Amino acid sequence: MIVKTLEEVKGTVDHVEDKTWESRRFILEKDGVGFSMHDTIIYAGTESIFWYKYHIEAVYCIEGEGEIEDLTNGKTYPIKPGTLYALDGHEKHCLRAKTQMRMVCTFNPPCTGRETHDEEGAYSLPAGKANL
Ligand code: 9YT
Repeated sequence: MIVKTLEEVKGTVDHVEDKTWESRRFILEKDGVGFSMHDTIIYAGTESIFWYKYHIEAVYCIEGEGEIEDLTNGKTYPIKPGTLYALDGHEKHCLRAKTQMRMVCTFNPPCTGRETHDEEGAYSLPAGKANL
């Protein structure tokens, strides 16, 4: 059984910061459970373009307000506590945080924890997966 607290993850290598967000990764590939789970903060007033070409991500907002634009069709959806979105079509998207947002995110396949978004907003191909 894995039991840990946010306080235990903060400030470790599993607490990763970028320009528009920071993420506290609770469960990663190394844990061997088939998904990763992160507690992510998106900074107020920011816009982030993400494109998880090789992962499915589901995101559940627990604090803050913003919106997500599906860049494949221009549709925009409001985000507030209690909103979930799942990128089941690997949609390239733009996340806009009106206020600071706190999101619980899961990835399949799991993140290793060392990914950074490339110039397209993507995370690298998981090891051992063919680039189809
Ligand atoms: C919501 C989102 O995609 N945020 C980017 C960071 C990501 N959740 C991560 O790497 O933890």
